[in-house]
Amino acid sequence: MAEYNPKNFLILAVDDNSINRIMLEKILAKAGYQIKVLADSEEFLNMIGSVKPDLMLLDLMMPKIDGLELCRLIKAKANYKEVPIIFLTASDSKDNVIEAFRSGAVDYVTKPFNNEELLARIKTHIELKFTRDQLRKALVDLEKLATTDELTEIANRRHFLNLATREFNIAKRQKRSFSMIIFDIDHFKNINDNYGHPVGDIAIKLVAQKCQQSIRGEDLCARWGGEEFIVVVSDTLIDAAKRVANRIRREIASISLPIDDHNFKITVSVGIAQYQENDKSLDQIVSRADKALYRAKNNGRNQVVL
Ligand code: GH3
Ligand code: MG
Ligand code: MG
Ligand code: MG
Repeated sequence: MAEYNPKNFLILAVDDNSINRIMLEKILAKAGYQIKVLADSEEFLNMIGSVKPDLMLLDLMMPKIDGLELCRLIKAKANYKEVPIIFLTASDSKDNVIEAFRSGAVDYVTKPFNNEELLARIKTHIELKFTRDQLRKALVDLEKLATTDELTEIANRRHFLNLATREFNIAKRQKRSFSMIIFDIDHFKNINDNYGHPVGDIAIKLVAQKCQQSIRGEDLCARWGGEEFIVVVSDTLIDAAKRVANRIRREIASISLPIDDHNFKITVSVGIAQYQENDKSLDQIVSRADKALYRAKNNGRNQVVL
């Protein structure tokens, strides 16, 4: 964590005793925090959603909704689950302490408290929360990095292989089928050679977008390599897959890339294959689709072949 600066954090305290509220407000403001104090649980519940505290201090004994009940209500809200809650209470009953932690609190401080100790505990819990948030974010970023192709932002080859292998296993176990579509941009070298690599990159991105737009949510389109793409069409036999493949091919053929004084057209050749009961591995289907793609190229390109 960079320099710890209390002014970046909002602490929300709920206490039915006005003297306690004034005291807390004074201590925390003096320490540099943003602080908001509320007199009862209902007041907080009414404003939930409009305020996002970094930490909460709860009194335990309060009329109507007591601190324990309020803590449980807060922890049940998706947006508030991660907010650290510290109990600040005159009760030192062990049952209350245990119940407070069970309700989701991270700490329990008894009144009268030592100011420095309370501030130290607050800082510890805010730092822990911050580190947790950072870690969670880093994990999400890492997963995206591991599964996404950088240029096109669709799935990469590794992610495709993981999901397609799962599809293969389901098909085998449940005696179902699925199909595979592989396509490759026609005469792509011409685009690179005539207009430069950056224009080639734009073409690859547009093709990926069109492919993604042409399939259902449960199907997966990935960048297989250079200017080659691959699609797994769930629970689908070859005839239906052929319609999907032609839809992708037509969508890509509709791309109009304005370069210099004319519009550049992109076409793809497509090979498709269907899972067969006696297939031993995913490779066998990929290999059949790849051979079909090769035939599509030899037949004159811009077509679907099975
Ligand atoms: P064909 O119709 O037979 O497929 O002809 P082609 O010119 O498309 O031939 P090929 O598939 O062999 O050429 C692929 C070219 O794509 C070669 C490579 O330099 C280029 N390429 C691969 N990855 C990228 C990329 O990320 N960006 C750009 N701009 N070009 C790439
Ligand atoms: Mg009270
Ligand atoms: Mg090509
Ligand atoms: Mg190629």
